[in-house]
Amino acid sequence: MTNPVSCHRDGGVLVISVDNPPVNALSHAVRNGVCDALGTVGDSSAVVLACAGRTFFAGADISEFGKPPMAPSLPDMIAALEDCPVPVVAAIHGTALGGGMETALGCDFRVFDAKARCGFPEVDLGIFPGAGGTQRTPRLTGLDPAMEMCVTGKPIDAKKAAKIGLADSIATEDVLASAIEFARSVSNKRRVRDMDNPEADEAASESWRKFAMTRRRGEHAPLLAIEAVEASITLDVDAGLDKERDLFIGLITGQQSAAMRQLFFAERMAAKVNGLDTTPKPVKSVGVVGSGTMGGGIAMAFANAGVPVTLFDANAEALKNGLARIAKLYADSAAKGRMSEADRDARIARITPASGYDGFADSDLVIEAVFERMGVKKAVFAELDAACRPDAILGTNTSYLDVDEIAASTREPSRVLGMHFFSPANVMHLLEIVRGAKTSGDTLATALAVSKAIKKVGVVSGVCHGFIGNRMLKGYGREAGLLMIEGASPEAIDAALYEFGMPMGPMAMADMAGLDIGYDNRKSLVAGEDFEPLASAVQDKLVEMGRKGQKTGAGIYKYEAGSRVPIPDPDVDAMAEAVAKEYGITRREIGADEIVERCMLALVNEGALLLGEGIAQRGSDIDVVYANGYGFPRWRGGPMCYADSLGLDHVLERVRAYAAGPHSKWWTPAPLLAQLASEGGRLSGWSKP
Ligand code: T1G
Repeated sequence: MTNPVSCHRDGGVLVISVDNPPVNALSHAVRNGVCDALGTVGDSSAVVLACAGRTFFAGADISEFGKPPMAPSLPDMIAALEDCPVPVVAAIHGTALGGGMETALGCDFRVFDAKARCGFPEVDLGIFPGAGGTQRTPRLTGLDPAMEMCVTGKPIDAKKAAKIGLADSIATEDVLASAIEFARSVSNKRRVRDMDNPEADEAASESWRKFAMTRRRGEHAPLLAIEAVEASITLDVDAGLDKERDLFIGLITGQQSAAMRQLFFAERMAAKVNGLDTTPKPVKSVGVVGSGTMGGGIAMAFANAGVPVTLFDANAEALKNGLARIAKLYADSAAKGRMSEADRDARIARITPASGYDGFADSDLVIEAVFERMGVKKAVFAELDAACRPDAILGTNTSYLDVDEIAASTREPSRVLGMHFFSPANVMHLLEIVRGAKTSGDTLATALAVSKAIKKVGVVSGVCHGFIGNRMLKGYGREAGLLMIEGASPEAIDAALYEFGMPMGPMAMADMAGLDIGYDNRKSLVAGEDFEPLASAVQDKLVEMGRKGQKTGAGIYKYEAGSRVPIPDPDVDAMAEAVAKEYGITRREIGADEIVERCMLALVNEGALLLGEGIAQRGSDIDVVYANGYGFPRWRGGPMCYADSLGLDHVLERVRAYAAGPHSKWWTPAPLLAQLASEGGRLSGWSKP
């Protein structure tokens, strides 16, 4: 293995360069190389630490976690930088993240490229900065900015880094040359570790604790990060580093971090399709059919990524309203300071209305987002087939209909696939890419590349009703509906799943999505075969009464005008009681454990079923779908990872117990679940041979 670290002298300055593609992770070889290079300072007046390639260090090497530690450790390497007899200057470009930023804090000075960003994304891996970030950062920035960086995990830009004291200089051109020049201008070391303890800041501690308990609910790392940063107020730096290390070790060896690290690699793996080695086609212009909530959100997702979009709706009034809604959403974002006015106007200008399908004559990709009716979809695809270039790709945003049937309404099904966005499409990260029986390799490769370009996590699914996400959700929703009939109140069901870590329970979610969506969906299915009619008996009655959820002010819950806060409605409990009576069901007390178990195991068993069928390529893809599309708590890693944490033999035993119960027909254990349980395997680690 070549040494990723090299050094050269530039007029008395020792320049240490690290080249460990793709992101200069601080692997053992890098740490070793930097320590060795520091041993060659000799009579240099200063040292510059820089990285080659697209970024400064993007953190510790995550692939080394869980393996036996190898010296020098990262804290060792940082101590070596601090012990270097001459000033050390970090030349930062791209992203200085996690251990990368901690390394920069081990240097005496930091020169940032104007476009560089830095941050502590460790909380997204269930840990926090464990190589001094919680002790050195607050000594430079004060408590509040340090806590913000450690608790949110969000990177900051160079301007902000300078404002809070992390950047000593910003280079508008060649950051390395600027860092060398800076190094020549300094003669004394200025170690961050020698700086004063930060002042206490009760308000900051309180507000970030509140943030951690709400926006990162259920996660251990953000709260412990606050505790570690607070230690810097009173403890001397070495005692603070010891405290940080203890808390860090507790987290990195914990289940939450293991689950979140698995998700990190799963999200990168999801973009890889076995056996697919074709080159994506360039997509420089996109068309969207349908200017409703989904169509508008999809258009914004592309405009946000700098891609010009043509938007068409057969209903001119709807198109006008759709464009107005988009403009308002952008104006609101600009008003909240999330983008500049110039950026707002540029994004709006990228979306051009069309008066007919001929508006798509030059589009490289067109995505249909019209009403969820097969007949309507087919008519649109026939129009697109005629209007678009033969090499243009045609995507459907259907969330459950048969993509092959839609593709068959065109002359060239190989260029058709599903591109299932999640609402709001300009915000949600997930893109379910549905590969039809005739979808060609380059069509699929292009959709995956487009997904990365618009900053979505693309996951490939085969064709079945509801694809990966919605198919599994059916079992989850079924059990929630049955539990309501059997005696659990909607608010008890929602509270149990909320406690489990879901952003909201299934009842409130159904009201938010609209009960009529499920009602219409069930119309295209066979009761008793595709779904359990008892489970949706109350919802069906509510829809027929015009109670479709939030949008009608009442559904399973009631809502005050303009409010989204669900208000329990005793009439709905009475309806559930009446249905139970009608079906001869004796209602009973049901605890939160049973609610969680039935909803989650229904999800898991259906996941194992579609995995065995090859609808999903890997168990980890299912976890990526649920973490990015359905708000499944990342600290549980996703439904497959959660099942593994319970032990598949236990999961199988519980599924078999339900298979012996009143709703046995829905609980046939998935063959893959039984197989892996007997082999001691893991669902999240399984992939199609
Ligand atoms: N370690 C190992 N591999 C990494 C890595 C890392 N830190 N970061 C990225 N990769 C791999 C990734 O798996 C992929 O591999 C390839 O690099 C390109 O990544 C003590 C303990 C830097 C913003 O959390 O956020 O420091 O799939 O597809 O979209 O306090 O990667 O090609 O085989 O994501 O351009 C803290 C993690 C670590 C940053 C680039 N650092 N990385 O995004 O490329 S914990 C992080 C990222 C730590 C200390 C603690 C992103 C990126 P493959 P990519 P990208």
